[in-house]
Amino acid sequence: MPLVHFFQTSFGRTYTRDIVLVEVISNGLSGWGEVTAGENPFYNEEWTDSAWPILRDYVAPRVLGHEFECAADVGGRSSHIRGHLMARGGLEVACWDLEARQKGIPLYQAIGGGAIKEIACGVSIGIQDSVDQLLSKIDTELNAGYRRIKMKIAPGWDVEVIRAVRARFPEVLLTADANSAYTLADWQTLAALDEFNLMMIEQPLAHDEIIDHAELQAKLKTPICLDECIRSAHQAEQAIRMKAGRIINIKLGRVGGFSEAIKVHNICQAHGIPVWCGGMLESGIGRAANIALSTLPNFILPGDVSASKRYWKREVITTPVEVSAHGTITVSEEPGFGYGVDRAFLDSITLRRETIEKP
Ligand code: OSB
Ligand code: MG
Repeated sequence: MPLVHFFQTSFGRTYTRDIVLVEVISNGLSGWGEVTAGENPFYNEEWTDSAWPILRDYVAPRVLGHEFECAADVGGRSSHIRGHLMARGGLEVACWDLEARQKGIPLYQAIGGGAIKEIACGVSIGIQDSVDQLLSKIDTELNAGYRRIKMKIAPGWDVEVIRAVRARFPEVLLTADANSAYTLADWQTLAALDEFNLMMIEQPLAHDEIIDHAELQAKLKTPICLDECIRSAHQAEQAIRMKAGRIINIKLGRVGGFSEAIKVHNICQAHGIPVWCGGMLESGIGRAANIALSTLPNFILPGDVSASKRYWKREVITTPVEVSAHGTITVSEEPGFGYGVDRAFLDSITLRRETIEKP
């Protein structure tokens, strides 16, 4: 699926998404999940083509034909696999959607959500070719009603760019996401951002680093938000204990699906750490799962889940995800993830399909 605009982070530029979707079928009902891995192993170690054999050769054979009490038990069948949380999460999320459809309830109810029904939306804006282009993009998104602007940063696209953004938009809720582009040796550059009143700096240091983030947080006024380095509730708990950040971004795929995402949410809530829902440039199927997740009560801060039309000319779901003029998404009350799948369109853009039957 070609993106409406390219998306650039500190680790590279994406023009087109290759997405693995998982459909699980049981007794004539389907559940859907999206594998949120990128096209290259640059955000984390997974990518589109690593997800495929993991699902086919390891996860699906352990799940197919097995009797489950509930979707919450599905993740445990692949917990012997090291890593590959996004691949495993795609199937786990599909099983939650299936369970919701079997019960005839919306996905958000199946996961115990619903405390929040109007999701506050922010946008994530990539690195642009010029500062003017960035300012004009921010202007467009604020006019569309979005409540928080996140800009991507990297060495050479940081202090002076944020200075220009702040000068033009003094009041806006602003955050910066480095996607692990800095090291502790760069702490003075990151401390120079304190004067811009950012809500947070997201994952400034290495993708697998917690201790250095704790050291950095002690030197900064700006709260650190952890993304890449939180892959489990246990790591969330360790990071909180170490004071490695004051905010956590939860991504379904990064933690392996709903069961673990809910645990991360609960640990953060118990420690007074607010969370928000991150995005991975998802199609409507992954986007809808993110919306369901965002209805849990500790999703206090505006997330990165935004309107379909910011990403796609045409969606794989029958009605695109829309955002109101005051920057919110209203959660669907339909069974399952709450949107129809446009199977004809999906078929027309499918590059590869594999059906795996119960042994
Ligand atoms: O770090 O949040 C991130 C996209 C791809 C990989 C990592 C990230 C992102 C985003 C985009 O920031 C969020 C979105 O609009 O889906
Ligand atoms: Mg991030």
